[in-house]
Amino acid sequence: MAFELPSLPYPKDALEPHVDALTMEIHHGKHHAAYVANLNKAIGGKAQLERLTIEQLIAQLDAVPPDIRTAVRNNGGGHANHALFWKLMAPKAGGAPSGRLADDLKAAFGSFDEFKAGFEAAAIGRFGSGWAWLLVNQGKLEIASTANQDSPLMGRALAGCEGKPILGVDVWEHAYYLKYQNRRPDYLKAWWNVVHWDEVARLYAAAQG
Ligand code: MN3
Repeated sequence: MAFELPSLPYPKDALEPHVDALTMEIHHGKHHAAYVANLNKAIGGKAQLERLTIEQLIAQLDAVPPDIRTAVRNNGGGHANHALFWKLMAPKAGGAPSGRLADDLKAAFGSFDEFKAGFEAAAIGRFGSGWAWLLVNQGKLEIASTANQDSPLMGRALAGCEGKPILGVDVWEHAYYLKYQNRRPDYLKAWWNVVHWDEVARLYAAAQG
């Protein structure tokens, strides 16, 4: 078995009241688990795919056999996106970044508040299911969104954007419907309270190479 469901880095109720425990339980234990199971089913027995990291696998979908490419795109993207997403949140987090990330967000978007507004607009504007991202593309910070489980790591031809994601928010209804129903903007406002900026800053530094 190539890929495994990572444990949540905190208890399922740790992000209350912003992200509720039942949503976390189903999101991680059912949705993410299903992506991992279906990915393993798709690539089962293909040793050259099973030995890749999930990031390597979804970055070279054109090397995946056509008959399983859509399954790997959807479920591999789902695994990569969620494995990242859990680490981007933490209890007693939120607030604002500091240091170089704070400086560069201000330089790229005008202010931290303008960055947040742009990120929320990308998340709200994604029709149907998908993700909003803060990514690093050739050293520059960009806001983008992707449909379904596409990742910026898949490249522009598939995902409509490209780069290394350092912050992302899941805007599938399964991420918020139990607590927020149709109110995606309310979920996003609350979600800022659990963003783990230390991890975002670490990913930013790593993406700079
Ligand atoms: Mn999800």
